Amino acid sequence: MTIPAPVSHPALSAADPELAALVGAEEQLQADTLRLIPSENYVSAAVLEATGTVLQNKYSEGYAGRRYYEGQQNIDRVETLAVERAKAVFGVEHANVQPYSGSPANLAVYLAFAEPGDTVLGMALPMGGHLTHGWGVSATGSWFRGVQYGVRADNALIDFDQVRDLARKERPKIIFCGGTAVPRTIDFAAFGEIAREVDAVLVADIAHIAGLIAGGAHPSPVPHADVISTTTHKTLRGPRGAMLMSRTSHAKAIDKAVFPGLQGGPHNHTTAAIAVALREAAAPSFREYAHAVVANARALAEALLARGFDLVSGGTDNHLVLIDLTSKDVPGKVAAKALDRAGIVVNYNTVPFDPRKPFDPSGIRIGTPSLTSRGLGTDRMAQVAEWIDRGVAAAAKGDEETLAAIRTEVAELMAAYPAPGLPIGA
Ligand code: DSN
Repeated sequence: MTIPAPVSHPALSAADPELAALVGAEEQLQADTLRLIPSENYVSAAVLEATGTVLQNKYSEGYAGRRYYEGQQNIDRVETLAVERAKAVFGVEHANVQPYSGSPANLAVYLAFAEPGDTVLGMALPMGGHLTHGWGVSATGSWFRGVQYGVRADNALIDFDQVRDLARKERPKIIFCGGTAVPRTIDFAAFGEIAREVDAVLVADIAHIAGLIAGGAHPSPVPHADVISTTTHKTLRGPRGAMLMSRTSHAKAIDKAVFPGLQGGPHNHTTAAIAVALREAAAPSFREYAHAVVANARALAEALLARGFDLVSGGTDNHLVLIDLTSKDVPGKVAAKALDRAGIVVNYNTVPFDPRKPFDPSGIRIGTPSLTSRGLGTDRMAQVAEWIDRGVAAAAKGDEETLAAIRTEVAELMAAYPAPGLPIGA
């Protein structure tokens, strides 16, 4: 493979041309392809710049005003800005912006509210949950007793009868709601009612939908959840990082769990970029973005249904569409790899009650956060569905010529929609 010359990063190019070339190649790839992985996005140039600042040179274990290192004049203000902006954007009393990413954030919640061996209730990974919601292969499922709920077989919606029954029977310390492959609105009120009945701590993991909540395109868990856990790099369009939010009454337990319970020094360059992303999320244009993400996902779902695709739950309310390819006779992995060759980047994914294994499942998971960040609107979703349809059919036949043709068409369209933060085509 020929790696193109880097188009930016002069210092990096001079010091390490090999690495710079790889960065340049990734920039080109992100510019040329239709990125449909629902947990990915394009951050703004401002967020990207913040992650590359000298703030990364500084150690600052502790919290603003209570550090174990000197020289925190600026860092304290950076972290306080991020915290205050998180509180304002999500309407919460307390925010901790230090978790390194979503999994450590969730582990901190266990540390704050449970003892090893305690029971936790979460959505099963193959049903759309997350590893850290008590799934067996995760530390959260081996150090704690994970009990898992799923979706109903008839409509693929969360089975609240099962959630209630399990909660009453198992008396979990913590209940997780939210997930990684949930295409429908999460009923935080229903989870809150169940958690209160059994005296469990309700954790709303809003990693996927944080940007939609910030932009008013999904209901907020704030009135119902004890703790809100989120990554900052998905629909929220910030750097790779995470936050834990709560009422003041849980602040101490959460802060103590994150530091010194689990982590050392916070990544201050990430904290700065979170602050920038939250400023962007507070702007009116972000509301438009969040609603456009959902409108695009709905339009894409409609176009896929019209082409005979089976969608888990029959469609979407948010940014994500889960396609069951069983009726197309193509395994998810085969389709995902073929679409990648066609310049359409998705991930293979289990579907509820999947008879196939997670590493070779029946579905693919797609979403609209990235393409919406590039400015594609609902008028383009029929074309996206057509490419997916043609790509999946080509995958079934091993038709590489069609995949190559789609790749050219995709690159042509994407060239008309420059991506935020990329030095290409801007
Ligand atoms: N890996 C993330 C996702 O893709 O949904 C969840 O942690």
